[in-house]
Amino acid sequence: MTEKLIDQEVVEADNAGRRAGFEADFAALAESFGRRGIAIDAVVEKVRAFTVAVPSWGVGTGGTRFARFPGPGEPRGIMEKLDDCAVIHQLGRATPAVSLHIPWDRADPGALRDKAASLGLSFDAMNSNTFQDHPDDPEQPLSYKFGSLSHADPAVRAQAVEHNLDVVEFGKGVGSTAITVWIGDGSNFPGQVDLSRSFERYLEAAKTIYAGLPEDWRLFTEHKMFEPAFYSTVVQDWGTNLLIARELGEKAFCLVDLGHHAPNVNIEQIVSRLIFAKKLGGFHFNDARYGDDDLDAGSIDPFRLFLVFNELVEAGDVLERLRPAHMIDQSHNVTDPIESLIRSSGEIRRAYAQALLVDRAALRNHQDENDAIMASECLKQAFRTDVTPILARARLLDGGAIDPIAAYRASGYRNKVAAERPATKGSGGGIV
Ligand code: PSV
Ligand code: MN
Repeated sequence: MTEKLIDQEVVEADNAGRRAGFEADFAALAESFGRRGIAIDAVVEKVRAFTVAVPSWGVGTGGTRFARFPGPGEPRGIMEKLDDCAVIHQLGRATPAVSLHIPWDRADPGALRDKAASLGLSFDAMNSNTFQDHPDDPEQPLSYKFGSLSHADPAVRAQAVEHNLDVVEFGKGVGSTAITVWIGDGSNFPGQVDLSRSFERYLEAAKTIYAGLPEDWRLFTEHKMFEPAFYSTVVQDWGTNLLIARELGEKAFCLVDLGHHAPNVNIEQIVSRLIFAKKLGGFHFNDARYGDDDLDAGSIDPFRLFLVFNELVEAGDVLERLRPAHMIDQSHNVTDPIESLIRSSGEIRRAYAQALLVDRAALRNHQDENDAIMASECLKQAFRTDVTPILARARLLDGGAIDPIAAYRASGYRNKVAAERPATKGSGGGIV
């Protein structure tokens, strides 16, 4: 029996007030879909089946290198973070899994597994952390100031490899089957590191991690153009990432964090290339305006999110074999993280639903006829469709809320936990 942290009656009461409006909107959309020859229920079913994992660190208030402004009732540890994740899933019904970050979320794996099961949650990919020092961790006494897996000192590299293997071991205990490796390694000045030698050192270390991977596990490597290193990054882009995945072997895949590219980079084309190479491992969804802004998915450029999903839907069967992991990676600096994550998971599903509406036969035809306007319109027609009633119906069918943020506000959950969780210094999530 799944524990519900928000009284389901509150959800039902909020739904009751919205039901008539929702029914009317859904019927109108079904009617217009009928004219377009689209079976709305089939779209609803696909949306229901689409889930995205929540990052444990996302439920704490984030921050910048200038400041962090903690919100009320922040989770003080991983167990409370799981409670907040459960609330997100109870209302939104799109986020049944949590992605853990070690050592931030270190706890007894058995206890974590039991807690998650009681809340109806499971665990997605594990994340290792060798981009910070861990003075309290006796297993990691050496500093990562000048890198980790690519460090000039073999002892630091060995420590970072050990940490990753330890995270895999931990992940086995919680039922995860993947590890995402993102390193902050790089340089701030030309000449600071040898670009070739540091990459060779990274590869050698990554191969040792790969060798320790259980049979049914996948290794995701995550590229990022800059930050914290500002001149060069060892795993800087999808080209290097693909090189790594190919060097490592069949269990290695590339993870695309949408925020890790230069402004205006065509991310959907990167996705397409990684699908072609059969090396697309998964996503960290978020949105960005300037750099790795970690803003809510779909909040800045929903069309780009749609175009990414357009590639995923276009890939069809190939994607079913690749099974890319869907995860969110955001930092909520000025919003209630629960609200941001509910909204983001909804926006990700929205982009997916819109991509399902693209008339693929017509699009192909327009492309083959070099009809640029009609091809573009074909995508725009799908993107312009307001699929809100489809998202609401998918949630409703799974016991969620028609308007999950409204139901969350009506529940008073934030005030309740604010009273139960006195603020502690640093009780939020990561700030990267
Ligand atoms: C780095 O910017 C990143 O995207 C990596 O995924 C980290 O694990 C995550 O953010 C959290 O800091
Ligand atoms: Mn990320």
